Amino acid sequence: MAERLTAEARKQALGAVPGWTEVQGRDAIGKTFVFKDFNEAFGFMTRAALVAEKMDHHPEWRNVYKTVEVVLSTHDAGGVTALDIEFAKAMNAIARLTA
Ligand code: HBI
Repeated sequence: MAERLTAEARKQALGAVPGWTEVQGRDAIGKTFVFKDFNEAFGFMTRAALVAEKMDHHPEWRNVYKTVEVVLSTHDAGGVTALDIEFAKAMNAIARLTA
């Protein structure tokens, strides 16, 4: 089971995932992606969903038209783990290919 990152390690790891920040009041990281339109946004979600299934690690997300708000945390560990950082990296890569 993935271990919760210390505050220091979490801050360090955030350096590797542009646009992701700590979520206020929660041990979680978040990012809001804005795409050209709904089609691009949903395409991003579709591809991210396939990664989530492969990782067995799932996002908390909200989509309104061309915007996708994502929050990542490892429920089993009660906070941010390396899995969340890995998933954030994957989402950034998908978004670069999508937008
Ligand atoms: N996704 N974000 C997140 N956190 C979890 O703890 C988690 C998950 N997806 C699946 C899952 N846990 C379980 O299937 C097992 O890994 C426990």
